Amino acid sequence: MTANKMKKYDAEDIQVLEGLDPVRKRPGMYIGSTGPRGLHHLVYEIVDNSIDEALAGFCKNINITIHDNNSVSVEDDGRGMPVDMHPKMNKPAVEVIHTVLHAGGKFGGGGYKVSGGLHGVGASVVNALSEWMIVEVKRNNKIYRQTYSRGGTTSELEVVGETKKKGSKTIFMPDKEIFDEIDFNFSTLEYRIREMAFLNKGVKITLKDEREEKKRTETFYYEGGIKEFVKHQNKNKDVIHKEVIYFEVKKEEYEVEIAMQYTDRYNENIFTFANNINTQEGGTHLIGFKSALTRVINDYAKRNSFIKSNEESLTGEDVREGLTAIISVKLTQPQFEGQTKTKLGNSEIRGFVETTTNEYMQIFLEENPQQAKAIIEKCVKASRAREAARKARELTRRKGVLDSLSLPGKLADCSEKDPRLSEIFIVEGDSAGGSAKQGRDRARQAILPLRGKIMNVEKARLDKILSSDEIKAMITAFGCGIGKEFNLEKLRYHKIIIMTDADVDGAHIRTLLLTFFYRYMAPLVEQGHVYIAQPPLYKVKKGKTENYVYSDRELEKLLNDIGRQGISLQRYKGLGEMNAEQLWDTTMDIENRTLIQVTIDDAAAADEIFTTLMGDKVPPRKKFIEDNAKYVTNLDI
Ligand code: 28F
Repeated sequence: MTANKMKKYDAEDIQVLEGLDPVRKRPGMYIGSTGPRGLHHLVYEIVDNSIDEALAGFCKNINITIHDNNSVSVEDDGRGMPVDMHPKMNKPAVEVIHTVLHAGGKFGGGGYKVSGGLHGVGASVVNALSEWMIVEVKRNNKIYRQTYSRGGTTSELEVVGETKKKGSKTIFMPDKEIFDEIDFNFSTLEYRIREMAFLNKGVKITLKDEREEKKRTETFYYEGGIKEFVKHQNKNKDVIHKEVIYFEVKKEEYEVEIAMQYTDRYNENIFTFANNINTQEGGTHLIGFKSALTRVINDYAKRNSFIKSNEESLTGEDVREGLTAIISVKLTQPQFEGQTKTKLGNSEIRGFVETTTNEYMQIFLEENPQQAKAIIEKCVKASRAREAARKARELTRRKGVLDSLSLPGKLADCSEKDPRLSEIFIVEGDSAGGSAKQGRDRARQAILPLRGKIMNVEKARLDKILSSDEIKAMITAFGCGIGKEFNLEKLRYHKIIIMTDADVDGAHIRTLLLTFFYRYMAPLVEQGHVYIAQPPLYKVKKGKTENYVYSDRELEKLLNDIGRQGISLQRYKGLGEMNAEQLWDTTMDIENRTLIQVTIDDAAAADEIFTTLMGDKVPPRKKFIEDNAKYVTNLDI
């Protein structure tokens, strides 16, 4: 699809809808939350505008900088935002873009044919939620500048210099009146920015951190685009065919780009995008891809006698086992549906992706018989293992172990039957399990003690996983099945709270549990049902008063407040050091406790982290830990 290189776009393309007050009143409506996710969303909204310029074919470089004071600048070498007067508003276009909600050609038919901005409100929302903002435009051989604050302007648009260059630069300082904490996380930005570079091949995006002790610069530039995305996702996995299957088809109204490669793993990792937006809820592009893949693999397997024609066909799960795939579509009029507006609704895309995948996969398999053989054999093995798992489930079901009718012996259930009011603690060790059972609120709190570590499901197939008592106990206790039989409606507790020691073993058990939940009960995590209990790290006693503190930072603050004279300090190494009452008071009592909710911001990032941390390649795990160890607080050695 060619960019609108010919037609001139300027002010009259901007649709004017309303002021910015609603944004400051209800920021969550526009950026999701005023916590860390919302804070980082401000950066993505501005970068999306530069990416739109890249999509249109005019921008090749985007530089993002976190400054020492936690302000952020984004600069691109696009055409430069328009500065001519907006006929209706009688203001420069750049001012309208930053002071009026829903401004930007992305709304009407004007401006960009394909735009990434979720709703095209980016720049004005960022202004509304910033203490200050400076925009510089290089265009018409001049440098223009205008400053803004909290949705309004704090200067007129001025010419401040001459230049032969073109482009736009925005610097903004998030508003401390809106955001709980203004502290950007480099890795959080890095995942999304790397993803943008994968999705827009040839665009160079640099992320720089200028803050003391965090100085760091990373550059993302992928000529191979999503082909390199698949390689990146598979870098710590064993692949079963050497090349990444890649194809791209461009039509006037839409484009599809697909990259895929099978690994020896058991879970599928398919990430889909529409106009660079991560369509986490899937949609018509994913449906089209899945139906074509199932058909092509079955046809090839039957035609080449990998499965007998009377043998039952391979299912969708069988043909996607171990598959890493990126599906990226670009279209002029995307319809986003679903709970979080991340499901693609355009029906015409289904057929387009299905036909394209059919055609190209058939060609690839015919032209690469060796790689085809490896792929088909993998799918056939998956089918047989699925059969074995089904039989194992049947067997266990007959014994009544997996369904919730007969709960595991070690579970101390709660009397409350409404899942919304019930919670279950997964507790490390029998002694802590005993104290938890004793100290808990029996009406609403269930306890399931875990004896030691659970299996690392990252490298195990379902039939093996189902042979673990600890895992079977959790499946039964939760009551909602696993894998494709998972049904969130049947969940018996709306809070699943992981309570492990604040030491390395505890952290390892927690990671094993999270791996299991993420790989086999993903909706549990996606819908925010998984929490991590925060037991105290220290008990500080001074005279008769006892204080529990939960972090080193909190301990420092307390000791500064009460002074260090005459205090006795106890470091809790394990839950077992607390009696039932202390465990209740500090970690379980709804009134006093702190829980951390586990969220998945980015499925690709989560997959990458679990693969790196839980996979069997040691070097990348070592590197990941070295790179991130400095961010870890209160790790017990
Ligand atoms: C640091 C953030 O926002 N870059 C941008 C452009 C370029 C054009 C533009 C933007 C009005 C109706 C489209 C210029 N010349 N970086 C950015 N670069 N917006 S935002 O136009 C807005 C138009 O919709 C641009 C010709 N066409 C478009």
